[in-house]
Amino acid sequence: AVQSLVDDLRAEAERDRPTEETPEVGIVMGSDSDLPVMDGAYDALTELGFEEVTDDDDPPEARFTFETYVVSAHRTPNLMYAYAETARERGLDVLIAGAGGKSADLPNMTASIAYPLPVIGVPVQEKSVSSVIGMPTGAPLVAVDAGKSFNAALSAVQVLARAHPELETRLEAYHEALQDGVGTVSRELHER
Ligand code: RP5
Repeated sequence: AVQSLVDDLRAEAERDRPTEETPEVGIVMGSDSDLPVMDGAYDALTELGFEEVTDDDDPPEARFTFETYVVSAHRTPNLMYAYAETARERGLDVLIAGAGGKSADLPNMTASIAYPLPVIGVPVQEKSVSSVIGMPTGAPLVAVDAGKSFNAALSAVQVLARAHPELETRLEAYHEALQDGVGTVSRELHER
């Protein structure tokens, strides 16, 4: 199964897919046990109108899409390599890479291999923070705090928004919605 995924990624990188069709954002995580944490990125992207594309054949309706892969640096290194190496040719614009454990190497290696594609690293656990942020000079990886995959996705959309004003509008609308309820404490809050 891993080899066929590797072959598919490489074949896809060879194909000239129309840019409208390829997802803009790729989410990768080291294990499906990371899903509960990485779901925050899914929530943020869908909140901003992105649609997840899966391997079924239905074409997405949304203009902006993302894909999600479980790729392990240690258990499927060839797949990690293939995914990161082909990301740009496949048409992805930014990756969100999460991993946990003490040697959370997927974000770092994905950033190194996919360079110069921007990668945003998500330490899935507190103990993963130092291994995710500890990149050498010249091999950049922007990282968020442990578990903050929602913010990683917002940052990914901020990167895209520079070339897509409609995403900037969505980010501003989302930010305004966050402001609601800030300011004077409303009477009903007191009465809770
Ligand atoms: C990392 O090891 C994964 O990202 C995960 O956070 C951790 C444990 O993986 P499992 O043993 O739960 O598959 O590679």
